[in-house]
Amino acid sequence: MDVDDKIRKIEEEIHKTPYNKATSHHIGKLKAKISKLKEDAIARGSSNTKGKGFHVKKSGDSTAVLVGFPSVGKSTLLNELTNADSKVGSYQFTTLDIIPGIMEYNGAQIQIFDVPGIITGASGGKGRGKEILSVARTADLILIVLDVFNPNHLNVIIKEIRDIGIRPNETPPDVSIRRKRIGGIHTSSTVPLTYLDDGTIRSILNEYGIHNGDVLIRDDVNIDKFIDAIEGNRTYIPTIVLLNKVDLVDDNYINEIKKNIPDFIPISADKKYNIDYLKEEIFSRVDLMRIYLKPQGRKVDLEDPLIIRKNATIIDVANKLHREFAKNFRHANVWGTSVKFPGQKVGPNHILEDEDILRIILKK
Ligand SMILES: Nc1nc2c(ncn2[C@@H]2O[C@H](COP(=O)(O)OP(=O)(O)OP(=O)(O)O)[C@@H](O)[C@H]2O)c(=O)[nH]1
Ligand SMILES: [Mg+2]
Repeated sequence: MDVDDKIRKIEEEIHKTPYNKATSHHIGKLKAKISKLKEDAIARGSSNTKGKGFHVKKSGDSTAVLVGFPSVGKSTLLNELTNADSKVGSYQFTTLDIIPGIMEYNGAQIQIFDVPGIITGASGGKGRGKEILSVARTADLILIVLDVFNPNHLNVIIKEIRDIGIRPNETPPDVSIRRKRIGGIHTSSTVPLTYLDDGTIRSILNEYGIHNGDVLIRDDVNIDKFIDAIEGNRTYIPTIVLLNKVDLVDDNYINEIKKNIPDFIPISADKKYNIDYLKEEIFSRVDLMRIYLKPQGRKVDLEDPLIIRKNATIIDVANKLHREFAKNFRHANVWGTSVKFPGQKVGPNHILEDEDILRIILKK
């Protein structure tokens, strides 16, 4: 029996088991088994892939990747969003390599990768799937591209990206597990737990060979998220779902799709429909912000903002500007939403917000 069969058998058993208080520890154990099998499969796959992984050279302030089945219009979209010229074809698997492009928006340079189409079984290595999905793992944003006639492919793509360890649009579970040598498992939580009880927690941990330790849970996680916390190697990536080629259907058709997929952006890469809105969404989801600098004794430069990650501090900005700036930092003044009054004096650890104006005062 190969790994896929093993996983399928356990999944069937989970499916057959009604979920309730009495069965939850059993389901927890089965889900832990599946997670371990998938991890093993990924580890094995990466050590014996004959081909080299794709060569990905990152540039720009942030990176997004287009993921989808063949022929859904990824390359057409890349060419529309960026300066790139990726080959477009009416046949499947036109794109065979990773094609980067740069989208300029709000003064930011966002790098977007066009990659070959993936198919069912990609995370298990089908059609270079694992290498393609590895590129997605390192991105700051995933753009899932669907063809308007195959919206149901979304489930396949979500499954594939989850199987490689990506958690699209999820926040990391606030769970800490401290192993000990003796004393059994002790669980404490700061919130009421709806999905987990002591028995379930213990049976999952036992599956991982953990029999003693302190577990502290700060958010109401379910079994899957608790397992993610134990595995500890998931990547949490914001994800946008795009429905492409909407030029080929009418509004009624799209409204029907909305019943099954709650959140997507309808676009037409070919007819350039909704592309500006998409650019704005991409910018807002890659978590960048614009900081306008006001050099001492001069006017603020509103034309050319400094682009930096959201939640960056004053000292992060100083470091990005010049090494000496951070070393000689005295204080800063800020105008904008992160401060209570305009020009407020702040220290190095003050967290900035989008479109703040910043003046850094250096030691003489
Ligand atoms: N009608 C319509 N056709 C589109 C649209 N976007 C792309 N196409 C067509 O769909 C076909 C596939 O487009 P590509 O951009 O090559 O698709 P891809 O996803 O990059 O395909 P692979 O590289 O094979 O994975 C081409 O014939 C495009 O002209 C669209 O918005 N509307
Ligand atoms: Mg392509």
